[in-house]
Amino acid sequence: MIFLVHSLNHRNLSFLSGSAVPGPVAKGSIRLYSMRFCPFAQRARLVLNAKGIKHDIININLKDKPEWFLVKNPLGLVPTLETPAGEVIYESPITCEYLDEVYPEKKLFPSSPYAKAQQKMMLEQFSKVIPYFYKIPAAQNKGEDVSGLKSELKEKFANLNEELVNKKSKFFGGNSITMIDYMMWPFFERLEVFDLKHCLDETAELKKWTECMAEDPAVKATRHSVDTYKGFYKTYSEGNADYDFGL
Ligand SMILES: N[C@@H](CCC(=O)N[C@@H](CS)C(=O)NCC(=O)O)C(=O)O
Repeated sequence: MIFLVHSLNHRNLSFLSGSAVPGPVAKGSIRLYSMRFCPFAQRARLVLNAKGIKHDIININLKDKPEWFLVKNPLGLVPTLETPAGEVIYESPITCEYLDEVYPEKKLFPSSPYAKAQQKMMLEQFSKVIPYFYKIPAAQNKGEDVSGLKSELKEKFANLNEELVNKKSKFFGGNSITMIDYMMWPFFERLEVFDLKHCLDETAELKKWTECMAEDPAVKATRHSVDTYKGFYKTYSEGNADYDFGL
């Protein structure tokens, strides 16, 4: 019966409190607890897609979480992975590194320990940019002046641009997409949604990077249309997030 509840959920509507526990994770597969609009969960979806990993996705209603989800991950955060053995892994960089280690096909991290450390250092730096993707839309919604925040964001973009210029490469880890690109991408995907795309105007290499990323099959497979994002973020900013928006 529990399996039936899950398998009948063709549209992958989010699970909320009171919902039945989904069936066990199938052997040879892995499960991602996700939320369709979460940029951190998108990191894991990008890696699952890029590496062609067999998986299923259970979407979680983050405002009214299922009790069983909090048992699996007491922090209640997505992304969370679950293996057939019942192992639970969370925090997006950790989930992505786990996937890259366990599934050796198409390695996304470089094999050199130093190059891998460089990507992780860059991710630490990028973590300081992420708050702008929340602060600016929130302030815009309140009708506040965001010119100062935008200038700060442009400065951060200039630093990223310089990385690409110095490396003389299309992507941050070389001339093909590697882990660091997927870790940063979800935030850039949302620039247009928040009317911030113009912040890339003075950083040509970074802008070109976003254009190259947009062509990637895993990016195409995990993205929503700007209209769908806008629809979701409207409900989110009104305090009434509709996690199933567009389904
Ligand atoms: N540091 C975490 C952040 C994940 C995160 O903040 N996820 C949000 C959705 S975008 C979430 O699960 N929020 C639920 C909550 O805060 O209760 C990671 O990198 O995975």
